[in-house]
Amino acid sequence: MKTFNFLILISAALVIGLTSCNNQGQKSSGALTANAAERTYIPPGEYDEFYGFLSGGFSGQLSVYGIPSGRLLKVIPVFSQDPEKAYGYNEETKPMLNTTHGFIPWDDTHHPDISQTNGELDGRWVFMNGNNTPRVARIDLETFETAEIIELPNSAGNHSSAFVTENTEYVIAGTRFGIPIPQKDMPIADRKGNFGASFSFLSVDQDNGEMDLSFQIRVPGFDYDLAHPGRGKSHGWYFVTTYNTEEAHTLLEVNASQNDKDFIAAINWKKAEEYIENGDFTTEATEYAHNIYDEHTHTATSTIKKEVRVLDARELPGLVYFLPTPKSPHGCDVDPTGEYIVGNGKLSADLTVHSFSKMLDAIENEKFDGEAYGIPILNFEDVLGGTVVQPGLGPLHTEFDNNGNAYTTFFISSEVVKWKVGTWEILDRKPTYYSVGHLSIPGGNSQKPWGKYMVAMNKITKDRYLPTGPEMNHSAQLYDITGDKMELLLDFPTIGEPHYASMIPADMIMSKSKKIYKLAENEHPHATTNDGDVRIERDGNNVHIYMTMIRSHLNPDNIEGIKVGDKVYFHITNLEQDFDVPHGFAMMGANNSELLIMPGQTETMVWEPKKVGIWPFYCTDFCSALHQEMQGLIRVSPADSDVELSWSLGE
Ligand code: K7E
Ligand code: CUA
Repeated sequence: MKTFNFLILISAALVIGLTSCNNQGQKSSGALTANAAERTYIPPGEYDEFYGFLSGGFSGQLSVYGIPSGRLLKVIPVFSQDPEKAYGYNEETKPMLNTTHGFIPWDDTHHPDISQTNGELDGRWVFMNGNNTPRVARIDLETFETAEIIELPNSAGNHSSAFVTENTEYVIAGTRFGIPIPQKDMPIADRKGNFGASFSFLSVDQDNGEMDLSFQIRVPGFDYDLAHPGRGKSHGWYFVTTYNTEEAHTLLEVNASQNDKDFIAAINWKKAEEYIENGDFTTEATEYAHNIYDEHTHTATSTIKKEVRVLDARELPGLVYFLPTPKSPHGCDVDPTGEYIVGNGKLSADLTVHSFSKMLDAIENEKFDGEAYGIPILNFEDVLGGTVVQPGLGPLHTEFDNNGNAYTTFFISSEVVKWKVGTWEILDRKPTYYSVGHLSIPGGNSQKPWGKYMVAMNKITKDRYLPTGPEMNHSAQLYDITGDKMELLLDFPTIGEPHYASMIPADMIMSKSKKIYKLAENEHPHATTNDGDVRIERDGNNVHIYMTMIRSHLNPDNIEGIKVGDKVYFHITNLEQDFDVPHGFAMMGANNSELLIMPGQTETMVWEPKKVGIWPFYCTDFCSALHQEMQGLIRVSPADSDVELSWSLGE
């Protein structure tokens, strides 16, 4: 009952909070320091100091911003088809979106995380979770393209992921929902005690970044929310919040808020490695897709893998411990020293901070307070590192600067609160507009934060921008955090819903950013790297057009002998070897997107002509003074016609 009252209280606070937004918004520019504009202004031609990688949430993509200007630099397609770049439309990238459920053109992304070496960001790759159909993607920071996607078996709602350990030994991906493992037909009401959950440990090849599902740890069928690997002294551990330890199956807003405390699960993955080494695992049959994009063939392949090694934490001692954490915790954040684990109890009045060294001591001395499914529950007081008393309403996430300060977001009271790690005193609070989710500081979840800027990502925009119908883009807000008090500098709109962002100094990435793909290294099986190889081949109803493009023509530009009922493959190679000169390709009537082909790259579009006539194609990217002339015609004849296949340019 108490819980229910508290929920009502929170709902009321939410309503009050949001109705009062309208006036605040109009006046908020008054809260800015006088020279805020100067401090975010990057003059034309100059570069931002940081890259910000903001997840796309329900857009399924990853957007790249310059910080502090808030300029959108690129949207990288990851889990969703993108007609702008032909991702998921051209033949080369379709396999990237393959799963054991078939081709899936969308997902929901929450947490980008940059690879690390020695606990510091190294700028090699960004990993990001696909929440809905559980997958982890790797984005290459030389090409800014999605290089790999791996599906996660025995998982549902891949939310507590994708977070890297301090030498990128693993990307760890946790399930959100408890489910039957293996999946089976059973009554939903029998959930309790009969579901399981999985944590997937994806090892990363340090040379090429390729992931491999090394093993899974099986845990009780609670719901799991957010996670962070330990760092420094807690390296080798992984911490994840649970909720719905009640194992309710309906009306979770009430039924999953009954227990006074849920848990943070502490997973000892070094111990897991020992068990694997000793052969104490079971190999289970399963199925998951592993998709890799090859930069030289410019083509992705999808492989279905068939088994996974499993360690069951309910049976193997020392693998997992539960740290009681008040009131449906959401965020689970580890400070730069690795000593403190902050649990953000959504319905808790205080912030609970666990101590890693106390946890080790409690484990050593078996200070247990019962067990759940064979997993020891540690005594709350014995692991408590500190409490931040009444910092705000609805805590979600915490990041850290390099001066021993923590910054926590409060969704309900719409604010960021700065507090001191160790003394737990509140140092500052600033409103956000409105209902902030995550926040991000460059390196703020590593051993080495760059505590210059903080970006808060808000769920509700309301009156912040010109209205655009019922939906407004979500808003990010940039704060200067170099002083004692945080200073709001800038609002900028975002793509989709940026739950989390990962930010890094620009100079760690920009010098190695790829400018062209070398034609000489093009190993695409259908590449045409010189005009002498331009040709068309018919194989029954399949017609393969080997085309080239360079300023300002497509070769060939006159094609005859195509028939209704043919399946036409345009294999097009961009012969340019200049930075930033892609050409596009669009075919009238193609049930497809354009192609946007980078210098030195080959891409393939499939077109099935349905109507007799002369049909145009053209370059879609304004590439030269004669871009508009970069076009061609295809004659489509009836299915039974005997028009000969022919092609030409300039005849
Ligand atoms: Cu809080 Cu999915 Cu990280 Cu959104 S999660 S805010
Ligand atoms: Cu090529 Cu426009």
